[in-house]
Amino acid sequence: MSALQERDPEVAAVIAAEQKRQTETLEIIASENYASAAVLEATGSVLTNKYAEGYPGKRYYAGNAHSDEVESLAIERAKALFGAEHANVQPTSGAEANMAAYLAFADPGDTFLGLELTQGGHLTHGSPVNFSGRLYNFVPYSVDRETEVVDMATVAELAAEAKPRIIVTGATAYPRQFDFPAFAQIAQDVGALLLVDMSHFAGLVAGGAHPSPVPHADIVTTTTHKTLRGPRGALALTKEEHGAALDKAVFPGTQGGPHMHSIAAKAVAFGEAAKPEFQAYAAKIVENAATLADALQEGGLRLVSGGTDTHLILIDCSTLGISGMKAQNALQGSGIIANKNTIPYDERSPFVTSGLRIGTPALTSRGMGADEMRRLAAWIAHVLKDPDGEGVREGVRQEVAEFARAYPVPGITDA
Ligand code: DSN
Repeated sequence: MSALQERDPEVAAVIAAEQKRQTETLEIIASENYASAAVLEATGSVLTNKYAEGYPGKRYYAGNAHSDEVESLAIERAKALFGAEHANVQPTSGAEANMAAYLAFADPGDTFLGLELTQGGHLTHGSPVNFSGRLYNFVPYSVDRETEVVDMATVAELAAEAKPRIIVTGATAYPRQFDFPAFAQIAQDVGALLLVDMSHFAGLVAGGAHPSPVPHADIVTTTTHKTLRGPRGALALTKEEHGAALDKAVFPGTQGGPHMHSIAAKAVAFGEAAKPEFQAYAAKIVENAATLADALQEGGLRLVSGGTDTHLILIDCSTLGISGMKAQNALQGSGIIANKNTIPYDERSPFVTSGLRIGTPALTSRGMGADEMRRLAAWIAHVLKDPDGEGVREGVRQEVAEFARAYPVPGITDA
């Protein structure tokens, strides 16, 4: 019996149930993944006990020799993995990485450009309900109505007009690659800094399956738990000249004591992502997404922008006459876990939505490939075409549970 089972059977039971849920369902939320047993072990380590305000060699508390060692390891591994000049591994989430970057390089009231939330952007890219939209003057850019892809000529026009201090790119629900050289040129033309939030595709960049924004951007932020498959947390990368400003904005600017257990787990994840197996993994994520997208389209579903060149697919549920919410719930009843999402120019509210966002990072971590993607596409099409059919949902749920159990979940079955 584990210490947790003995001391707190209630919490232990909830965690055991969640473990079962993760094993028996198909996880296709594009931003989720399974951390390895090694990452989980570091996350659950005694480093959680330590206060270490400051940076390696310059701490405000005693007893930090090992915190220094592990943070330096994480920094060096992050720099090597992404070819960056400077890395800060302390941000505890993507939102806080972005907040620190904005604080470092802009003043409240400054103008920014960012992809609008309902078009695939992130809350911290200027949503009026978020600190970003409240403190800064965000001018939103959109995707083209026809192609559903960001049109760089429109971004250039907006930038010339708005003269932003920072141009933000990256997204949470955009299935295509961003044109980093074009964004960098626009930023240079208008005297702005370029910030790329690569949270969604950082693992693809690390594995060489997606162009890197690092040579083009002034600042790159990312979460560490999505395609990168690390612990929950974040990372910010900059050119050397901006390093001191960024560090100061993270601590003491926006955060207190760094989460040393997460930093250790980030170091482990960066080490894992530097291995050749991770390159094969990243390539497989993209290949699986392409196979899944083709199969969904063959099954009669419309995909925003006509497909994907990343890990992420956005299904337009309105052509099936249902909302994203209905699609999400019907799939959940079938053991397939996805999330509703707005699609560009959506007529439904962000709570109901017309879209469904799916992705392949987690299933690829379970070793699935083309055959499994085609099977998944068939289940999705079957359920979405009859979302009220209880028999359909129950039939698929049973098939999915049996199918899912055959694929080991990293961190659970290799623990
Ligand atoms: N919640 C993240 C996502 O799902 O993309 C964004 O913060």
